Amino acid sequence: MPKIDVCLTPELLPLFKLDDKIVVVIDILRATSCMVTGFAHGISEIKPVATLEESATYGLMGYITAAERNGLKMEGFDLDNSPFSYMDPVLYGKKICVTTTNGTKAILQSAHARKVIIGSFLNLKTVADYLFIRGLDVVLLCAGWKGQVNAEDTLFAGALVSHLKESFAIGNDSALMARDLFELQKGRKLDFLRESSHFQRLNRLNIHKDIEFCLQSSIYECLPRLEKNVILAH
Ligand code: 3SL
Repeated sequence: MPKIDVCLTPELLPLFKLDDKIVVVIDILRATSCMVTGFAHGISEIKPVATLEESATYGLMGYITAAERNGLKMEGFDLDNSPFSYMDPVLYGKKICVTTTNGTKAILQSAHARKVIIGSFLNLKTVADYLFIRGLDVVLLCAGWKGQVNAEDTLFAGALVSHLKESFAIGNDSALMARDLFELQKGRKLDFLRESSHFQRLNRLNIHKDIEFCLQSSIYECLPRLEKNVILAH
């Protein structure tokens, strides 16, 4: 039976061997939710980069640029980090270069894995079905916040572990804890997250509707994946 591990923060990633595993990168609020939304609305490619400077360079090469730090859009870039911005019809068929505080870093850190998939509640069923069909060992990488564990990414990791519990062995205690957290809180995700650090951070910035949007389950069927450092979904 394949096994499923949860890595609660990228700080712990050096403890995992990734070259023979599928990694699902998770940044529920909001990077991976934005990416899934963007592909569901027809964007063609996402180039994840670590720095604002790199993103600006891609802008000069014709990419739409999205840049977020500490929840805020960075001046001089085209897009913020809201899933609603990724629905804009003007983005249809376009390539976007994205840099965010945690999500894009986590993607870049796992690029040496056998396969890297972008996960969110929005494409939960598609990700779970893909992992089931592939039947390989999996690491669920939570992007967290600046090295700290966060509740929303752990909750989604738990949702995947829970969905796959008949066909995957639990690989580590983080997977066990995430699964039980999800099973306990799945009927009240929003209420559970109300006290969490990033919920409160986004609330202070008056970003409310993104949170509710990102907690919807399986509204999109796309499966973004990293191919040679670029994210594609077709
Ligand atoms: O850290 C990230 O990658 C972002 O998703 C954070 S925020 O939701 O835009 O604040």
